[in-house]
Amino acid sequence: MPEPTPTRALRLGVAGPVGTGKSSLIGTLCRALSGELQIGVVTNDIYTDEDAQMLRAAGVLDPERIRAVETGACPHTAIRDDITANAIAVEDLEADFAPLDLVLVESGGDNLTATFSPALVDAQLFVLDVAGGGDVVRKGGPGIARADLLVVNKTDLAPHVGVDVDLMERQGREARGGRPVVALSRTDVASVQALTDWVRTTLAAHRSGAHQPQDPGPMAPHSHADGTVHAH
Ligand SMILES: Nc1nc2c(ncn2[C@@H]2O[C@H](COP(=O)(O)OP(=O)(O)OP(=O)(O)O)[C@@H](O)[C@H]2O)c(=O)[nH]1
Ligand SMILES: [Mg+2]
Repeated sequence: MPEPTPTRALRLGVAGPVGTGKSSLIGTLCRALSGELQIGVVTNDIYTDEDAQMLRAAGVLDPERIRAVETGACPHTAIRDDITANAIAVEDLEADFAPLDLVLVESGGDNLTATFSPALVDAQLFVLDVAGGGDVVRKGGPGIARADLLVVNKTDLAPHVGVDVDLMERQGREARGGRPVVALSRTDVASVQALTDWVRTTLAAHRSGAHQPQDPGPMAPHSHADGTVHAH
C-alpha cells in the first residue's frame, strides 16, 4: 500500500436497487479499512437521513464523518443529473477531515438503470443481492454491465432463496466483458477480503494516476406520471 499522498481522496460510489445491502457494505468497508485509511461517507435518501443515522448508530466511523444528502427526488437525479448537493457534501468532508483517503457515496436505492456521474465519483460499484433472484444479472443495464465492480451480495441467503451463486457470478462476468465481480456476504471473511482488496487496488491506481473514471452510461429516457420526460 503506497503512503497517502496529497492528491484528493478516492471517491467511490455505491449504487444498486433498494435494499440490496449498500449501507451494510459501506459499514463493512469502514470496519475493515478505517484502521489504515481516513474515510468519509455521504449517504443519499429521498426523504430522510435514515442511512446516515443507521451507519452512525453502527459506530463504524466517527459520526461527524458521515453526512446525509436528502435528494427530495429520484435518487438518480442527485448522483447524475445535478450532482451539486453531493459534490458539496463530498468537498465539505474532504475539507473538514483533510487529508481523506476514501469517500464512499451511497446512492439512494433505485432501479437497475441508475449510475453515478463520473464528475461525482472516480469509481463505482453496483450492488445486487441473491434475494433479488438469480436471473437479475441477465437483465443488464449500465450498472451491471459497466460499473467498475459488480457485487452479488448476501450470498449467505442463497440456499434459502434457491439461487446458484457460482452461476450468478459467472453470468455477471459474461454480462460485463470480464470486468470484476465479487460475491459477498458480510458473514464471509474471505469475501470481505476480496472486496477490500479491490478497494485497495483501485485506490493505488487512483493515486498513481493509472485509474480513469468511466461513465457506465445513462439510464434510458423515460417519462413520469406528471408528464415530465427525462432524457439523462
Ligand atoms: N443475510 C444478509 N443480510 C444482509 C447482508 N447485507 C445486508 N443485509 C440486510 O439487508 C437489509 C438491507 O440492507 P441495507 O444495507 O440497508 O440495504 P441498502 O441497499 O442500503 O438499502 P436502501 O438504502 O434502502 O436501498 C438489511 O436488513 C441488512 O441487514 C448480508 O450480507 N447478508
Ligand atoms: Mg442504504
